[in-house]
Amino acid sequence: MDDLFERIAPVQPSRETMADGAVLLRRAALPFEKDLLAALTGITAISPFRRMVTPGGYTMSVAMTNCGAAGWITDRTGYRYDRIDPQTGKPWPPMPDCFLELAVVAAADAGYPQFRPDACLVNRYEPGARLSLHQDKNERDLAHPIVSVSLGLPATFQFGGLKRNDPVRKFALKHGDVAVWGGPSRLFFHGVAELKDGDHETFGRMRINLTFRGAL
Ligand code: MD3
Ligand code: FE
Repeated sequence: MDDLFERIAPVQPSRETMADGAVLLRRAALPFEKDLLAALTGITAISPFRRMVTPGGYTMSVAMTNCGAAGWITDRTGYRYDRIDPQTGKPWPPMPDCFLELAVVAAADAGYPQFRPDACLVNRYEPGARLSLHQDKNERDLAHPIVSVSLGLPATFQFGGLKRNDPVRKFALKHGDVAVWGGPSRLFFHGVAELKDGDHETFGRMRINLTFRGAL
């Protein structure tokens, strides 16, 4: 029934506070959906999705690539940002204008008008893929927020606190949702539960997440 109404009156974006410094802008990426998909196809033609290995020797279930001046990578020697894609030996593809525009507008909307990302990590979840609870702390300046864009199949996002054992709250992240994490929430533990199977009308059987960072 919801679908029927959406054809008549497109759904409006909305805003929720997830924690101090963390804002969820539901549906904010919907106007960019087709541009984002086309840009993503261009990125993966240069730097394909690959499943990287953690320092502990596990192959991640989430496949990743990057665009922008720097990309996040992991291998047996650790986690880091690098200007070169280790699989191609070349720089990561440039950040598409529609990616940059969405990230800058969302950050400004959430109270971070200075944010200019130099790295975008692209995560691809297929059914069964998950991301265990972790902190993002490989970025040089933790004063920059992180902007995250969810596309395709919905996922359950787990959002804890500063300590690994802090209680976790769950949020459903859906196609078009944009979240901005800064200030006190920037170092909160977070993860993504195992992706359930489904078929999204534009992205098919997958979830794509873009995370925009000030890494360098
Ligand atoms: C909360 N990605 O790539 S994005 C990651 O959906 C990552 O693929 C998840 O966590 C995904 O590192 C979640 C949301 C996110 C990103 C960074 C955060 C939430 C965050 C940093 C601090 C607190
Ligand atoms: Fe993370």
